[in-house]
Amino acid sequence: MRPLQLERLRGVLQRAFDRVELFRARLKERGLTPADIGGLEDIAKLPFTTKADLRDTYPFGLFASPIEEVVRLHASSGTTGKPIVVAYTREDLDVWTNVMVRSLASCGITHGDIVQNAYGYGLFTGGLGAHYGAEALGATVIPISGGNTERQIMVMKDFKVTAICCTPSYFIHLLERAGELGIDVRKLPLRTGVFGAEPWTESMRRHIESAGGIRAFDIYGLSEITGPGVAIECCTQDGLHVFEDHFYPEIVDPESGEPLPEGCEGELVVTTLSKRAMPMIRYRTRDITALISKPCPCGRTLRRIRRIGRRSDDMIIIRGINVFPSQIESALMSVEGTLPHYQIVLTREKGLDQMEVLVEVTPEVFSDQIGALETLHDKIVYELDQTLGLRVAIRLVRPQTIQRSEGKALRVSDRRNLG
Ligand code: DLL
Repeated sequence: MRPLQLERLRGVLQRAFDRVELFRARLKERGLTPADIGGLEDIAKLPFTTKADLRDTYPFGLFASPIEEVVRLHASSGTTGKPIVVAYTREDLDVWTNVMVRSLASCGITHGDIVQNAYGYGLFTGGLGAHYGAEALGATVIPISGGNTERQIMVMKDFKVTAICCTPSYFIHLLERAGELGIDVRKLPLRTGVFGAEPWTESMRRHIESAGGIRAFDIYGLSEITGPGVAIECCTQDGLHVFEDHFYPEIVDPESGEPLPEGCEGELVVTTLSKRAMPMIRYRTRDITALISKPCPCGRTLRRIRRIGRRSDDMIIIRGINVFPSQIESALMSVEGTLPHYQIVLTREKGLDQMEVLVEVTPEVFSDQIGALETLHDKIVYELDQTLGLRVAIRLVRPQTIQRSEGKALRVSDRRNLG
């Protein structure tokens, strides 16, 4: 594995150096060329890539392939109104499909399974990523996408679904709705769930497994690296194996960026070893985890990462959708009559994440008739929907009602108990 990784690393560095201006400039600043990377440990000499780099070169600035060779684009939330864009060549899609086949197989899914793919199809990588993987594995795929819970339950029952892919919170919601409809999911043929795109906990797993009568597996990935399929649990359900032949993991101190010794908790940094359209060199994921190289009882020799419980930045994931408070702020600021005082309250009702944004309005608006408040309310809901792709509840509040902080503003109050 290590010689393979080194050989691929050299290839990807050369490609990025030759074709991506930002990367070439950064290496030159450090007086480096790809030839200075003699061994895997030299990777620490290389500059990091961050989400800000994707934002600053929006939309296509980090592409290493001409557009003629790019066959797919996806996008994910950035820290501002604009998304970040990721690109794939035909070969990149093949690698992605391959790691997804391995991921699903690692959860015990085979060509005999009927897979309900309830990840969203579209710019989000979850839907198409799981779709191509399940199809290439030979399973029967139902591309139902997210939402429309009652139809999901009908399909699960009538089509004798045996495996489901969706966010863990959505599955919990599905279980609850099924219960209300008098359907006991434990009695259905469903036996496997592949859950990811947001943090979840061991206690959520226990609940899902017992209430759903299934085994629930954790899948990890991010758009910048490829999408789902960067790492996956196996039957041992103790850490996620990283597909190290394509994604090289490191753990660094989130503050200093210094590499941390084996086993320490820190920020996951990933280098893509085979990506062509958009190689990522030392990408700062902001996800906090630890790397485990102890052999796994399942027999795989791929190193594992611990379940990801939190991030080192302020990104919130709500129903699988990434949200930055700064996006909410810029949407609010574009609406006249609001003040720069707001608070985001996250709760979980019936298994589904809810987000409410409390917004202070100007004294003029507040003293006006109800009509003005309603119009403002609707405008904000519309702006946020446009920016986030998510309908959020808005509560307009009187000036001076949101608690002021003496230090950092407390923008987010997370009451979901993700523990
Ligand atoms: O969420 C890709 C994905 C789709 C993964 C379906 C798994 C299943 P993004 O929208 O770019 O991509 O969001 C990536 O989501 O940096 C983590 O913070 C978080 N995340 C993804 N999987 C997990 C997980 C997809 N299993 C961001 N546990 C990542 C915790 C996760 N957090």
